[in-house]
Amino acid sequence: MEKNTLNQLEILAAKIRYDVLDMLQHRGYGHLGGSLSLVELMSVLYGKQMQYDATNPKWEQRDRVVLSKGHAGPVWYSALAESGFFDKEWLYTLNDGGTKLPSHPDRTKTPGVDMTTGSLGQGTSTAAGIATALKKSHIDRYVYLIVGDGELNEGQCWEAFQYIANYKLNNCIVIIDDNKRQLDGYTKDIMNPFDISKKMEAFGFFTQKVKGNDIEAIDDAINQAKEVKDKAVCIVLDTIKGQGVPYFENMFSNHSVKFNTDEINDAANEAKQALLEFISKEEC
Ligand SMILES: Cc1ncc(C[n+]2csc(CCOP(=O)(O)OP(=O)(O)O)c2C)c(N)n1
Ligand SMILES: [Mg+2]
Repeated sequence: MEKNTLNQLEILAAKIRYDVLDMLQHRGYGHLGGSLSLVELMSVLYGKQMQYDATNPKWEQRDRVVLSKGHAGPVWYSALAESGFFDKEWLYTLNDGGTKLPSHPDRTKTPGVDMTTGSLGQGTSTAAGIATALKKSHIDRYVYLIVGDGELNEGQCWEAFQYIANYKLNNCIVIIDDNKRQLDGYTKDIMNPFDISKKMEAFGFFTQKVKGNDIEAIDDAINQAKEVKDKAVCIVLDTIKGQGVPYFENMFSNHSVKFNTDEINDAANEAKQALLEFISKEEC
C-alpha cells in the first residue's frame, strides 16, 4: 500500500475511534468494546475497498455491509458519518427517541445501512440472501458480512455459512471479529469456538487470519479474497475487545460501558485528546 494511502486510512481510523468514544460518552453508555475492535476494518472498507456514493446511498452498484453483530452500530455510524452519508451531529442522537441512529442498525432509518440487525445470527442469513440476489441480478458487487466470535454461538451462523460455501458465494466476504470475548466473559470459557479458521476451512471457505489492527494486512486480505473465484471466502480478524485504547482493552467488562465514574471519563478524555493530536499532526 502506498504510504499516503496508509496515512489517510490511519487518520480515518483515528477519527472513527474518536467518534465512537465521543458519541458513547455523550450518550452515557453503550457497546464500546465490540465497536472499537472494528475501527481499522471500517477504515479499510469505507476508506479504500468499498464502492459507494454517499449522496446516493441506494445506488445499485454499491457494495453492501451487513453488520450482523448489530450492537456495534456506533462504529458503523461513525464510519458512515466520516464518509459523508450524514451530518456528524447525528452521532449525538444515538438511541434518542425518534433518532435516525438507533443503538442497533435499522435499514429504514439510516442512510448507508442496508440491513437491519441486532438479533445475533440473523445477519448471516440475510447477507447470504443479498449475495444470492446480487449474483442472480448480475450485479458484480460485494457484501461484507461482519460476525462476532460470540455470535458464532448461534446455530444460524453455521447454516448460513454452509449455504454460502455450497453456492460458492465469493461475493459475500465473511469477516469474523475474533476479539475473544462476548457479553459476559471470554468466549473460550462460555462456549469455546475452538479454532475458528480451521472450522471455516472445514466448511469450505478460503480462510485468512490477520491482525485486526493492521490496516495493510486487512486490506491485503480483502484483495486476496477478491481474487478467489470458485470458493466462499472468510477473513478472521484477530482483534482485541476495546482495541486501540489500553484502558478499555484492560477493562474486564468492556462489552457495554457506562461512563459513570471520573476514572472512566478521564480515560475516554485522554484517549480522545491523543487521537485529536494524532489527527491534527498527520493532517498537516
Ligand atoms: C439472539 C441474540 N441473543 C442475545 C443477544 C444479546 N447480546 C448482544 S451482544 C452479545 C454478545 C455478542 O458477542 P460477540 O459476538 O463476541 O460480540 P463482540 O464481542 O464483538 O461485542 C449478546 C449475547 C442478542 N443481541 N441476540
Ligand atoms: Mg466477541
